[in-house]
Amino acid sequence: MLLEKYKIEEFNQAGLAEHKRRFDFAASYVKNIDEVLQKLIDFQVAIPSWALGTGGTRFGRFAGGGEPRSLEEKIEDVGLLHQLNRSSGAISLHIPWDIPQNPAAIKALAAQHGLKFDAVNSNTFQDQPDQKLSYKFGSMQHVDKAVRKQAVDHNIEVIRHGIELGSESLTVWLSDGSSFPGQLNFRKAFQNTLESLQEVYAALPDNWKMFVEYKAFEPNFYSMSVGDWGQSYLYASKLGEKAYTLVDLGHHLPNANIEQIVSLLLMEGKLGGFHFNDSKYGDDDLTVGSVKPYQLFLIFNELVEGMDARGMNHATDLGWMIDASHNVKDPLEDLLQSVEAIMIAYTQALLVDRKALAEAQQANDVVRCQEILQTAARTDVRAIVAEARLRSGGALQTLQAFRQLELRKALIGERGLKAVSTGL
Ligand SMILES: [Mn+2]
Repeated sequence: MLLEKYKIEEFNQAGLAEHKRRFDFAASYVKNIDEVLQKLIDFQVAIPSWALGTGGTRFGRFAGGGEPRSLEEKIEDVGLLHQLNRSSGAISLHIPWDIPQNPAAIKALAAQHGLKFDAVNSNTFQDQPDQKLSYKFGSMQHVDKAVRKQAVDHNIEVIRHGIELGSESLTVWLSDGSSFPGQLNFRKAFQNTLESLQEVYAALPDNWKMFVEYKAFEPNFYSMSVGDWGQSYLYASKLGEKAYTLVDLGHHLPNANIEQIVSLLLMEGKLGGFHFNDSKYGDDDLTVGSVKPYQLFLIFNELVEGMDARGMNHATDLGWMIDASHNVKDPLEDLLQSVEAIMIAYTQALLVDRKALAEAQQANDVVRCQEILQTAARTDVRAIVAEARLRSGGALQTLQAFRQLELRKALIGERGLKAVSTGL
């Protein structure tokens, strides 16, 4: 479904005077407002194909209606988000849930919506119906070489699909690990995993990156074979310069200092990508910024500082993606909220007075350091984010536009109430 442009313009027209008043006020506090706006316009966050349907828990799933039934419809949904916020210009596919039957046609459809293909994701955490060997006891770590080979071959196939679509990175997240003490020899599991990753790495095209994603626990509850940033960094370092660590916000133990992890990985040139979400206890699927917005700001603060220190392009040098799929919200509304939260935290991080902060740090003025960060974090930047969207043709308020234009109703009309998204 393509939204007629005039509908967004009409929506914006109604709120324009109020927006201008708010923006002028917010901009009066920002020295380099045009530079900030350009950075916001450039910044794009990829949408994962599995976030477009209602997620389930292991207890149940409550589909909401009008969900995309095919890869084509998933692309249309991301296109719709991108029309509204102009910041969702990429889609990240999951193989085998989204195998493109006709890559050329899929590529053309994405281009029509102004979308690129972000990282492709492999799946060795489930058994597929036509699969010969089971991943019940792991994939790349498995004691049986034949299982490891099957996992390697699958990842190479994922790269092949990615090449056809113009993707330039592979994200490997392994559910491998153990649920009981004694189940695994940790060292052998590591070595098997490394050897398998090396085989996949060897199949990467020259211009590709490999992201090694870690997760502290789940589905394995005693050990994970890529359980934290140290292990991921170890694999990425041993693999080579095309391998990087991927940080997923929800994949840490409670209270982990994620901003410090980000800072050090950037320092080492080994931070490759980011998965945004939020969590309170163990679930890594809550909406970005819904529980710990200050932590999100602190992470962006380190990202901006660390990328600037290395002269990196904020928009293109790291992979930005949302990774969340919850079960009680309209998935598209949830994604609009997520992208908004990311843009707000990014903007606030851009407003940090870096020179003053460096001076305060040098002088051990702890109070002033805190004040500088909180001044940025407490600034209401919503009108600045809205102005960036307005300048690139999006809606002043995305969620309100989605509701006012009754887009879910239109999707249900097109796809039916019983349409359930493919994937998890
Ligand atoms: Mn993730």
